[in-house]
Amino acid sequence: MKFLRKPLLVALCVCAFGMVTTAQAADPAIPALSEPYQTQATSVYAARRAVLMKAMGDGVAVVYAQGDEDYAGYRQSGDFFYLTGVHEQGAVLVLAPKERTYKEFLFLPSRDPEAERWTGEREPIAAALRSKYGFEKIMRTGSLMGTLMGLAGRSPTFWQVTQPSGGEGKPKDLEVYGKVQGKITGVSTKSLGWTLAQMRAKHDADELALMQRGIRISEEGHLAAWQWVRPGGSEAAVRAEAERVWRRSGSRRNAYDSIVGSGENSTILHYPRSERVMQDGELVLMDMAAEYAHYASDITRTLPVNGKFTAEQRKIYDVVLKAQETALALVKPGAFYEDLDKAARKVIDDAGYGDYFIHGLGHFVGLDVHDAGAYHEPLQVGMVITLEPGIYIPGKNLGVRIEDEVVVTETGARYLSDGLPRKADDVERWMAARPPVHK
Ligand SMILES: [Mn+2]
Repeated sequence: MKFLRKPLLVALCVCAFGMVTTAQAADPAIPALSEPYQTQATSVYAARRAVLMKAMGDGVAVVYAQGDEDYAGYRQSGDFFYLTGVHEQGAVLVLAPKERTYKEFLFLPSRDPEAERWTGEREPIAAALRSKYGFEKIMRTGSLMGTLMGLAGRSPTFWQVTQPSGGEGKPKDLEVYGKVQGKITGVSTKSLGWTLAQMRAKHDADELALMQRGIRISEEGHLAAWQWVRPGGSEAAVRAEAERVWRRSGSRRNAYDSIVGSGENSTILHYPRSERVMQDGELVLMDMAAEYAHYASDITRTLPVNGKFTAEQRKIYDVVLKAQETALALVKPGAFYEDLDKAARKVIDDAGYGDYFIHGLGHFVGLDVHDAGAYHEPLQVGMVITLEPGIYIPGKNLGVRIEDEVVVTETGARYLSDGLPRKADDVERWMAARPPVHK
């Protein structure tokens, strides 16, 4: 049975992806997941915690679950998920590498039988939960302070491991460190710098397989949605079709709010509404992608609504594509992100459109769409970034963005999102060859 199964799976994959893409070899097989949006094996997260604890050496680190509720439920924050694989709200991770018995603790909020009548039962702390999460020590958040005082007393350094957000509020880890420091003296605070961000930015083969799958699902949605691009069609239909395909294919949520902007809306970088009717002769910019197994994708294509670029649209499209390809050629281990940005910008400047490329060239992608990563450090093998140059000219109602994900390889880089037409000719060919439009 075991031997029969594998070739069958591979055959299915090739078949499913064959419809989307033509050129590339079969994608890597994804690691076993208990549900499409579930987590990898607990050992994966334990190994990451071990690496982080080694970097700490001593002391104590606290990482809070800081996710948000959205239409698909609770989405765990990236750092916490990366280190635990745990989706629970209100959870706290504590690492203490110098401890003799337990070096890692998972704190979960107390159970609330009345709330659970509404939102579902939560599991008691017992062997089953410890094994499900891969933690020997799970406690309730009510005992967090007491535990931290004990740990800090024995190894008196608090590590800031999470990159703080740019917001006004005090980070939660520093807040609890301050509370403990208010009770016992001699405990210092240190930064682990970009260690965790760098760990997150560098993806192993299993992560890349999950991200590749998310990209394939995203591409499938793009192509289905493009069937609805035509004069008189609505932006809303394009968006709805992409999102329908993603849900059906195992994506729990969109990686970010889908952007479908035609005509003047193509020049609005984060146009949120998708409410316009597309007109003959316009462009439509579609920046939309799915999340899969907590990994984000990020892809943008710009199409001529009637299937043919005008001469001016094509000229600008080609400049944007050249900017992307110029940047791609420079991506390799050791390259600096800002040099890629500079090179792409020069292409657009030289073509006379410098004032219309008003955002950065791209960003890291991973568990979050704008993922953790150190932009000031050289790129490394396994990092995934977007290359998304654009030109937006409001006076002409003309915006073009081409966004692809690329992975840094030993020898350079390659497109992960290689399943969609990208060159102007290929886009036009695809649109001419597509089946008759839906009514
Ligand atoms: Mn992007």
